[in-house]
Amino acid sequence: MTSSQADPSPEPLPGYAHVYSGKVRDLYAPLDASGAPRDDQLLLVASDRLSAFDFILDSPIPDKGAVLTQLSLWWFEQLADVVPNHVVSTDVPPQVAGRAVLVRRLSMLPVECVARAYLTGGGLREYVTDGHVSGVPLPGGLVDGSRLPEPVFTPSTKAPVGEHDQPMPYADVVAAVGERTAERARDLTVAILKRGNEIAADRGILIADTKVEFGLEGDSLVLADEVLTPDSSRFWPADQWEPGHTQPSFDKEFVREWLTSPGSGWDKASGQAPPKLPDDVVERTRAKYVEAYERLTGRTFAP
Ligand code: PZK
Repeated sequence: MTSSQADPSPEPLPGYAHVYSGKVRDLYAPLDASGAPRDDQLLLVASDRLSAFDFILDSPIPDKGAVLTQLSLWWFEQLADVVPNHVVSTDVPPQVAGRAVLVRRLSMLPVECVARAYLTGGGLREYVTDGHVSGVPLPGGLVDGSRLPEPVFTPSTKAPVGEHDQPMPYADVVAAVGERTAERARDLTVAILKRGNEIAADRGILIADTKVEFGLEGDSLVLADEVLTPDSSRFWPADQWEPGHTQPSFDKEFVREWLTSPGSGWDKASGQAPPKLPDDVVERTRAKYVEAYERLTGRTFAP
């Protein structure tokens, strides 16, 4: 869908130059002593913005950026024996404290690395059409929400902001990055999702699928961006898992339910921007992000 919304205007950050903005996060380059942008580091800033039905909503979710940043940092630690990561420091300007990370600037792979442990969304559509997902044959009889025998690597292209990623055949990944790097990115993506689900399983959350980004440092792959957050992954409440229909989203359930209810007065087919969320929907959604963080990490979220 082409966005009809204005680009988010990133906040000015003294000592940093704005580089790029995604839907809900912003990238800055630290300025050196002479005022020039450094070429070896970036500041990754998570906002409180929320997307639903391909719109960035007008209602921010308080602390969402901090919760997701702290969750990513915790996962990087849990995954340290699986893959090195890009984190340099969490010593960041006070305006973005808790929701920004200083990272090493890497040469990013031009691929969204996706792995799926459960079948839904685009993977389900591909399976229904031809019995395969990203070239991997699957058993018959799987339905929306089925657990796959093994996680499958389903890479996609990086689409510009406002467009959807497209499935990318594995052969195209090999052509883009070489066979050695493609194999390593595939194996790491699957290992990250497996480790994520081993940890999340005991804590009432299923991670249906996830998208990670890797960069190269020399010829070693480094995990970049965010990892195993509700923005990069589908989190499902384990106690409600029931294959055969669309699973409720752990974090966006209340938002979707309200936006599609008569009470919102909004029609998602209208192309109109969604209305502001009621305060109780904002508060209950914030509580779900905090709940995901606290359940997974066993820590208390302190804003
Ligand atoms: C990088 N993105 C996606 C994330 C945005 C866009 N360590 C790195 N080195 C070089 N480039 C990137 C990273 C990271 N992470 C990540 N694009 C480039 C992205 C957040 C906000 F606007």
